[in-house]
Amino acid sequence: MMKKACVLGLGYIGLPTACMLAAHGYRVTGVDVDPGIVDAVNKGMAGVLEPGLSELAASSVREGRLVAQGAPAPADVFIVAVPTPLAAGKKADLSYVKAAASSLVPYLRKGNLVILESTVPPGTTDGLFRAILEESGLSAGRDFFVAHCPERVLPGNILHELRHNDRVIGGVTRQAASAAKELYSAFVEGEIHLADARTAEIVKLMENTYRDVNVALANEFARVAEEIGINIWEAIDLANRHPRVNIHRPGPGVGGHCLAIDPWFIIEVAPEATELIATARRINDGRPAIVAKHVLGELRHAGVRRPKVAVWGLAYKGNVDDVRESPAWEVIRHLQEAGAGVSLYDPYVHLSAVDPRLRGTPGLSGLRNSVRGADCILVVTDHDRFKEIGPEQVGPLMRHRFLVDTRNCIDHETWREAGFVVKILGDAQRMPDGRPQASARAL
Ligand code: SAJ
Repeated sequence: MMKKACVLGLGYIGLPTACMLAAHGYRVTGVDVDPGIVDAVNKGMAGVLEPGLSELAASSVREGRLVAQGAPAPADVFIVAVPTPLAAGKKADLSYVKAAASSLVPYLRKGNLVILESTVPPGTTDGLFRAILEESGLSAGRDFFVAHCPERVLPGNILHELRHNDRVIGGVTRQAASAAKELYSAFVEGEIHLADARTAEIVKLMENTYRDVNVALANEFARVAEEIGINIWEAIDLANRHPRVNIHRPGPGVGGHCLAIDPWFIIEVAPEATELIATARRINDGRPAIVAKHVLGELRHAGVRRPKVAVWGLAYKGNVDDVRESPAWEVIRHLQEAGAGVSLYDPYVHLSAVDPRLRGTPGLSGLRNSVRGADCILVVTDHDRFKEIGPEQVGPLMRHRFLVDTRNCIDHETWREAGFVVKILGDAQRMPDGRPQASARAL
């Protein structure tokens, strides 16, 4: 008989996972508390922009292997993939995890496997999560299995990575880990490593913290570069020729639902032992203010009054539509607080005009409207589509021709040739007029 899986949370991780299971022999019930998402999935539509996902969701629904609804259904396996945002005081908000676990209780049967995929502070799976499930009267380890299997996929490449990445599975018991391994073996081609639940929880947090701390280092290097008059992008490129060095890329800050949040889950459980992690967070959170200061300083220096800045990119990174924790929100806030006019263009993001997140921001414009009367284009996100825009398309609509690139992702020469003053974050070799700085040090 076909095995049944019930996936709670049909977001960036839950929906692709549900589709993968549906494509590999499971009959899947997808559950979401948002009726709009349930409706969209049942119509075969994916609410998130992710290569290949819409097609996979559509075929799973059409062939009756995936159905979405508002409440769980009996199953052999339950997977919880709900958000764990940051609450006040930078502590994990586990309310969605608690609600999902509670909603499962009436459906739990002997022999079931329950997997928590959401990223959580160490101790959650074997603590709070297990305790809620045991309200069923069944005992974890004896009657049913509980495991933590954190997702590790990169937004923008989710389906590929779901299949090919290694997975770490932390069982509350050994048997739970083995049962979860069997489930994921249905579609995972990477290696599956078994551990205890607490280790799997911290492994996930360490991965993202590693990246966050390294981005902070790159951001600090970028500031040093500006102080001593060099181009950080060139310097990083050269340093990374060393076989054991991999310096990350500086930028306008760190966003998304992972890097900006997960380090706090480690700080939460060991506040006295996490000095470096906390400093890295502070450095990355400080980037949007630095970007705004650079832009406004540049325009003031050039005598521009009442500046108007066209912010390009609201998504937290290139080629995705995800705006969660994007540094762009803070960049916009700092610009507006300093009295600048701001317009906003992001061809990848489709937020309705009434989205509460847009309140207090200028709202999204089309390309031409974003630059009309603007003094400066500020590239916050490295979307590929920005690289296709030529200066001749936008220059004539602008009041002044400044471009500040926080990602070093634009063809600067072309823009300079078109009369733009191009400034790259972390590049002090270029004066505002594009000439190499006299003090650039020779060897
Ligand atoms: N960023 C930089 N410089 C860099 C790298 C990233 O400024 O050198 C910025 C990005 O622009 C973005 C943020 O950091 O704002 C995060 O982007 P990302 O591409 O590093 O990561 P995410 O958040 O999209 O996905 C990460 C991944 N984790 C790791 O690579 C260790 C992914 O594998 C995880 O599954 C995901 O977090 C998650 O869900 O935890």
